[in-house]
Amino acid sequence: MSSKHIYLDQVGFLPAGGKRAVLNFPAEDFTVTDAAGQVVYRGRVSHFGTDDISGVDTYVADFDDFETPGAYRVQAGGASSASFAISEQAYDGLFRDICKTFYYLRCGAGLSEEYAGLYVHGACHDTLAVPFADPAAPGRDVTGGWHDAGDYGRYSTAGAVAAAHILLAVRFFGNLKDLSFHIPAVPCDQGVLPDILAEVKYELDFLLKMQREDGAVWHKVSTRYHAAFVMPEEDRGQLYLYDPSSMAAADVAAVFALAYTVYKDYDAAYADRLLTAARRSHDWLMAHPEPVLFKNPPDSGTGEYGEWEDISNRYWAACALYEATGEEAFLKEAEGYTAILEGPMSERRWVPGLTGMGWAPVSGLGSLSLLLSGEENDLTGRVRAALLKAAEESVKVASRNGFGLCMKPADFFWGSNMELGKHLMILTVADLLQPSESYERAIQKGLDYLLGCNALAISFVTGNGERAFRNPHLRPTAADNVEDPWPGLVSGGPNAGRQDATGKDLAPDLPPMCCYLDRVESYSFNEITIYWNSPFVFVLAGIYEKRK
Ligand code: G3I
Ligand code: 9MR
Ligand code: ZN
Repeated sequence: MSSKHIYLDQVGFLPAGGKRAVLNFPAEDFTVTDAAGQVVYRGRVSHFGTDDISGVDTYVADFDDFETPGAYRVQAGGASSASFAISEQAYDGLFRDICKTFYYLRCGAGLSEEYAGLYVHGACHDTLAVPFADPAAPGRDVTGGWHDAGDYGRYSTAGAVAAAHILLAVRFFGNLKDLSFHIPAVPCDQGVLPDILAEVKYELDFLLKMQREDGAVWHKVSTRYHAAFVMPEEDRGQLYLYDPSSMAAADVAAVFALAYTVYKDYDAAYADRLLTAARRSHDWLMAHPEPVLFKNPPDSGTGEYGEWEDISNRYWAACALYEATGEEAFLKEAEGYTAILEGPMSERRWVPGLTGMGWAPVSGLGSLSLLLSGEENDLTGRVRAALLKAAEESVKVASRNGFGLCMKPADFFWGSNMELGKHLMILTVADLLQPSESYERAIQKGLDYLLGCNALAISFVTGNGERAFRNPHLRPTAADNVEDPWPGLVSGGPNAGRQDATGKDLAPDLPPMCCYLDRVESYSFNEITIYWNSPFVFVLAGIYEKRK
């Protein structure tokens, strides 16, 4: 690209936090101007150079020490950035939007205008589901929960992971419970649940229905193939329950155990139900020690969420149950999996040690539960060391590019923004364990990247930023005749794998950060999912907690 760009976080910055813009052209100086065009700050630009993720020859304009609240732009060499705010409230709207997205993705009950505004839809996916493998068997009510993504499937592992990110955020950062984002109230023992817990309960209630009486958990519920681009209430195909998997049983046991620790302070009966359900799936896992993996059956084609192992899932369940109950047997069990988790890389595809945080590798979620136990033992020591090591690695990676971004070329696969979320979650926890300015800076720069400080000058969160992406691969958004998507959707982001047909419309040898299209058809670049939003709930809650 020959044109001049000034990339920056289009939402803005906290007054006391790090602030910078990145230029793709040489300049000596830059200014910050206010809404009236007056220069309010002058600074020098420094040359960083190029890197292997963006391919941009970067120049950095740092204005950390400018702290006056207001709305501004950065100007240099005749170019102007998008506008941004400096404010204590800079991320308030973003935080609410990111959380409210789960509400908009609700399946089952329709969304009313009172809470959903323009983004209403009718009741959906409320017919009985039958086992795919035995469609003559009695149907089952599995209504509720969140639509997974741009499609209308509801997948147990993905749902458990997203709910867990949020519940872990609640456990680590109490401020999340104070956030209101205008959703229907849910009564509890002493009044009503905090919004965030009301929202997560909507998913937990669904996951409870996905658990069979014997503790097995259906891997997913969906139609046979993905729906056309219609509103959810128009997707009337038969719903199928796909075979149980051990990943689903483990992830669901884990999130129920974690949820018990949160809901026990609000609704004792509900919490007990969760813990009983967690134990039931755990018992099923113990009775099925071999992995029960999942593959889409022939003649079907919704999301597969296949994994190659279930060790990280079993570890997560054991850790979460240990933290919830204090029973040593769970700790022993968790410890038992670590020989594989920490073993040689070749033997553990997709199982990165004790810090995995994807929709498939979930060991890190278990590790976070262990930290919450507050115990000091050999395993918590190793967990702490592994998290700090990963955070140090992120800081090192971030020093290699002008964006200060903790992403390597290999991180830019389908859903790269979840990889970013993973790095930022780890940095957030590391910063709790061992507060460090370098962690704090890497978190801020990661957020800056998400919000527009990237080689595309695009904010990957709808409605947040002057040039936010607008065309998510998201069925209701495509079908609802409303001009803009609702705010707060996190795009999957750049993907060097380009696994959809639109990938060939991009130049053949683009740097990984540039492999992205803001097009509805581009599902491998621009879909949204619950578990791409949820890591940022955690990260933002961490930022808010620090500010207190
Ligand atoms: O983890 C490996 C990494 O080690 C390797 O370096 C890299 C390079 O190929 O690949 C990584 O694996 C990728 C994996 O996602 C990581 O999560 C695969 O290439 C990539 O194909 C895979 O994409 C997944 C996609 O489904 C296709 O299976 C996405 O993560 C996953 O989010 C997405 O999930 C879909 C659901 O099936 C249906 N609902 C929408 C949802 C989002 O698109
Ligand atoms: O919309 C689907 C999206 O949610 C999935 O992530 C993606 C990969 O499974 O598939 C999308 O659906 C496409 C289908 O796979 C092939 N035909 C076109 C569908 C819509 O673009
Ligand atoms: Zn639905």
